Amino acid sequence: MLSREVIEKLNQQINKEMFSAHLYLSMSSWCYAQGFDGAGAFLFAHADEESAHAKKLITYLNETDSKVELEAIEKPSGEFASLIDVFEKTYAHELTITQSINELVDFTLSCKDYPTFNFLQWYVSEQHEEEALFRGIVDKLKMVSDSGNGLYLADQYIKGLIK
Ligand code: OFO
Repeated sequence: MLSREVIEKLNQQINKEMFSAHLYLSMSSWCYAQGFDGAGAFLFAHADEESAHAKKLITYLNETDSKVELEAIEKPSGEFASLIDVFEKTYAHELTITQSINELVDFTLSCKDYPTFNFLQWYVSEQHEEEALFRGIVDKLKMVSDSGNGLYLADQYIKGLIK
């Protein structure tokens, strides 16, 4: 049986993961509109991963007979200055998600909720991967010039990252 506070925090995390999905769909559409079809496809696919992160939390709450309370999802930004701006923002966003997961982990440990602490370890590893993924893209984008040629190659590179 989970505590009221843990249930509340897990529900808040569901909303954050759903916001991530929303944000990446919005970024994906911006990329397609600018002709960056590779980045558009990558972010579109990544939005599915974010929904899966939310669903995993929902399943955990269902399995523990805890109440799932879905909230409205905040409207994501739809305007970006450039392709690198998009990915700098994805990376910054992932850092906030990591922070949120770390706070959850701390909290479950402090209240000796070991099953939830253990469950959250999956998210700890996942955030490590997400940060590396997005930081890697930002690093590559910094290497190419703003020319059509450089951006085309970068877009192709990002497309190649789709799992
Ligand atoms: Fe769910 O990892 Fe990104 O946000």
